[in-house]
Amino acid sequence: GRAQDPAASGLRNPVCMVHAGDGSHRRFVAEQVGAVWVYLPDGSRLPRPFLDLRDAVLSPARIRDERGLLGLAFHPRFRRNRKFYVYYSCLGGKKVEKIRISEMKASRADPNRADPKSERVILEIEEPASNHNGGQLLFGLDGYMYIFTGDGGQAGDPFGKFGNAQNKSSLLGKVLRIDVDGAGEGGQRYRVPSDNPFVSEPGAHPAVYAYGVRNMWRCSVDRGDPVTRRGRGRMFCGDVGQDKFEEIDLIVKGGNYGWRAKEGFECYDQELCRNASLDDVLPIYSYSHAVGKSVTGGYVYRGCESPNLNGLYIFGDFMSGRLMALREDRKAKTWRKRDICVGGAACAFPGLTGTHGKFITSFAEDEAGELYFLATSFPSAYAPLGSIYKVVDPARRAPPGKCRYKPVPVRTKSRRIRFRPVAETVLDLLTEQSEKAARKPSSATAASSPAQAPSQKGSAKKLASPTSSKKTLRGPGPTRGARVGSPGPRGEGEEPERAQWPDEAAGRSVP
Ligand SMILES: [Ca+2]
Ligand SMILES: [Ca+2]
Repeated sequence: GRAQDPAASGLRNPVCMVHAGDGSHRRFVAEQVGAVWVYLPDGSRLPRPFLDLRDAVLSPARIRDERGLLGLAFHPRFRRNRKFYVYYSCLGGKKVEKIRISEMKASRADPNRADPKSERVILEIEEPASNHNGGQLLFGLDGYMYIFTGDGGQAGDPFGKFGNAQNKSSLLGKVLRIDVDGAGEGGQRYRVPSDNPFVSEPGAHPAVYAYGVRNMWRCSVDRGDPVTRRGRGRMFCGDVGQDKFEEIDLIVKGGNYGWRAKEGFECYDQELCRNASLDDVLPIYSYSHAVGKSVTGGYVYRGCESPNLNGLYIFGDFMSGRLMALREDRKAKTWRKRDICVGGAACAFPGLTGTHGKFITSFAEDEAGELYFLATSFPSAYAPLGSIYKVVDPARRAPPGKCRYKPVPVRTKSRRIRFRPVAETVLDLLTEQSEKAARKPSSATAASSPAQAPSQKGSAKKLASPTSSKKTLRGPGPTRGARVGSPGPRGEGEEPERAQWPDEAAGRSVP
């Protein structure tokens, strides 16, 4: 397909997309600079941001800078209490860099706007270096908030005697677990759950839930199999590696994820690694820097529209732009990787080519459980080149009508910026191909038979497109062209997973 016009993309380094769990099926997209935008279930976008924290957020424009608005999570009872949480970089007194986790509330008067005066700081942690600031916030099924911090930065976790990550008195390089509905002693704005694993260990910070983390970038909770509920509650993370290996971890209470003793399965600090008391939890999967240099953790697909994807953990690599999937082999107690094939000669549909923004910044799940990823072609906090892609399996779609849902209506006080597709969807392309093939049988290129090609043209839910904020629209309107991701070269002897394509781009101009 043709390249998309960059001006038509529009999201400034989108780092996170979440739903509020309130039945509204709205999607909230956070940009690294500190703004959050509302996308409605019909794909339209609201012209004013839900939240604008740009004055408070430290977000330099330097390429691949890791500071900014990094995480957003809604309270499990958001519908009743209007509370949500943000995780961002900021400058404190004497220009000390910090990460700040704050509670905020949606406005009572306008559910699509945050109350800017509602910020209540829950926790601040000093950051000794500009990189490795973590950034994931999420609520577990236990109702507690999980916070994923980085090791503080530089290289090799150099701080203190053996680094921050292995030091349980430091909040850096950790998974923290707190109860945001309670208060602690001395004005602490959270309560430590009494069953946190290190509450009675002298010297350990009681909020620590797991440690030995380098810089987990994107974690998710598995909704579980829609029928058997198997897998429900499992917490998956991608932990970014140092020089050699990236890894995917399953988070368990009290777990030591190994850093800086280990990187992936291998020793990094020889001395710490040989220490018999290390007792670390190994990754469920690790890949070398020949494949990619910065993992972006994803989600287990539990949606309705693409039944063959159920149970696949879909993730990617920020640097190489590769999309991958893990399938659990429960008998062998292992996870098997498949590259996600989205174009090129080795794919099931060699006629499909195209690309997504190379730098995969995050994965996301909507309220119905459908999967997305966010990517940009230039990873700087101010570059408006980010898009949202929906993961669609063109090989097998749910029966028509099966995946309908009724969003709880939400009042909107402004016009809606209507969705117009930036590009043809993969489903459209397949339909075109099968129609062509039907006319000229010899020209068929798709490996699927026309019968398998989806007939529900345009049935995929579409994301909002870059359009028309009057003042700011710089580019032409939507561009036609396949927006099919390219996974790069596949590993030897591996079969492509037959089915995941991003089907849409979305974004908008910079306000
Ligand atoms: Ca840092
Ligand atoms: Ca590890």
